[in-house]
Amino acid sequence: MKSLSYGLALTRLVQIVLAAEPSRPRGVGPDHAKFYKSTDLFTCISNPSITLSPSQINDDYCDCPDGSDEPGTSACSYLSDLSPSYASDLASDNASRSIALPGFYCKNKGHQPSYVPFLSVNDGVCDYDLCCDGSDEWAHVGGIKCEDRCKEIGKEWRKNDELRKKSLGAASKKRKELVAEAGRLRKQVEDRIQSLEAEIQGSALKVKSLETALADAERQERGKVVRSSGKASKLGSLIQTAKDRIEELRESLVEIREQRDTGKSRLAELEGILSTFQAEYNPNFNDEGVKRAVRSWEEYAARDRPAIGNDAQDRDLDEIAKPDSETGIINWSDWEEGEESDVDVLYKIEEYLPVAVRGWVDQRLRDLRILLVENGVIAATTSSGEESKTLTDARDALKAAQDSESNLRNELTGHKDDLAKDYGSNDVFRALKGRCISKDSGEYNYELCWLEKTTQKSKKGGSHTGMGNFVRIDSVTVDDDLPPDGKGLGSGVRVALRYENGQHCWNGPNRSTLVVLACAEQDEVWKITEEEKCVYRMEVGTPAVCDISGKGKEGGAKDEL
Ligand code: MAN
Repeated sequence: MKSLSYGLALTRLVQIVLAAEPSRPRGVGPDHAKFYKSTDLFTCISNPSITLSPSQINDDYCDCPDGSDEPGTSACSYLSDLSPSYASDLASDNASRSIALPGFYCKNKGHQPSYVPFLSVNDGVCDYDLCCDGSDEWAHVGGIKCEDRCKEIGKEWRKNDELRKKSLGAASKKRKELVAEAGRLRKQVEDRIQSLEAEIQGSALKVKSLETALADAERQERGKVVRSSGKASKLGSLIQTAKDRIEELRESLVEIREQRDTGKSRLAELEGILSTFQAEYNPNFNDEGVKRAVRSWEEYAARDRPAIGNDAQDRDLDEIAKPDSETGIINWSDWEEGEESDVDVLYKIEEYLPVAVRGWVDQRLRDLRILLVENGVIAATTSSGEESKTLTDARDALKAAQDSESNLRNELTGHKDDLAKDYGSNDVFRALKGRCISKDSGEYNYELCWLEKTTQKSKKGGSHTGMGNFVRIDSVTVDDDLPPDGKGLGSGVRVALRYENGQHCWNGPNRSTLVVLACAEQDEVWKITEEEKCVYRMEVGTPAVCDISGKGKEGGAKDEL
């Protein structure tokens, strides 16, 4: 509790009277001067029922419940939330006790005027950051004398202010560029939507016509007189069997000829051995077995031996052994493919007709069959075999067109959803989406990808850990001191980006990140904290949140850059 001796109080009173400006009492700012104009009477600002004599203003005694009678002393400072209450005599009535004045007014000539909290008035400390002219210590308590430093402080401030303004101007320019880029990107999406709508219309028409074509092909298919079902038809089966049999014989022929040639050369080798033996054996050596063998060989050699094969035969065999595809003697594909193989030979009556009428008759026959099928007179041809190529093609073409239409529709929905999404004021984050910035902090490297995800990666190696996927733009209220380099949030409402549902934290929640933004010339991660286990907060500077008018931070306090 503050108390002044009577003598000191008197001295102060004299000082007050001498020092106060004639126009308004000490500590009163221009905004409140009107309340102190009267020379006969002073009315407490918030409590007009209480009137005082002007001499009670700044007499270092708190008379008004709102403190308005003490604009130049700390006598009513207890009324501030920050000050302890001591005026028990004021506590009992119902008068308004919220403080009427913003503080002690420092004129700060040569710099910016400002208000100092009443508690700091005559507290024996020079509060140069708010009161560079030192007028808050007018009573020189404890002999303190605060010289006027407004000239130098003001000069420094103006220099910094110039830089701040420059930086703010550059940041605002960057934001404008981002907004222009966002506009371009939005336009691209709008244009794509327009062209997609036209493409979808065209695609729908195509699907419709292909549906008709398929229905027609199906109808024609039902109208087939006889489905040959390819190889399953009698002729088809016969052709296939004949082809297989010929191939089998051809392969056997080749194999047997190879065996013959091997046998032939072995026989020649053997005959050679025996004739050498005959020529070289010793007839004087009385070996009955050898003599018998030589006799047998001579008899064998004297006999007529038909030649095994000859060149002409071999040439014939070479020709026969050639595959049909090489000789062209039988063109199997003529028998396997084409409309002819689709029709049972018994029904090929049309082939006896002149070409000009053949198609007409065929179509009439088909129409007749369709009519009979559709009226339940005969059963529809069921596909015991494969369907015709025309029908398969029609079905495939329809499927492809339907798939393409559905892809176009999905793309359209995606773009429409995108246009409805919140990309922040002026769509500005559309321009940043997908770009990433990073910062090393502690043992991790952190990365922020605008409107996509946040990650951390240990500097020791390993993979990225997801710290959340972007969910929405939000706003948060902050109250931080702004560091001298301006790389901080300051105080006020700030744009924030929420990233949730990141990688699960062992024994904890899924990782999430709150990214709080403040105006800056460059996109930059300033600070990362893990507020709770796996709950992260990033403080980030970006021109995207600078007020477009260039005056300060979007949605928040001004002049804080
Ligand atoms: C990793 C990182 C840390 C986190 C722990 C929790 O090491 O994601 O940020 O605190 O896991 O186990």
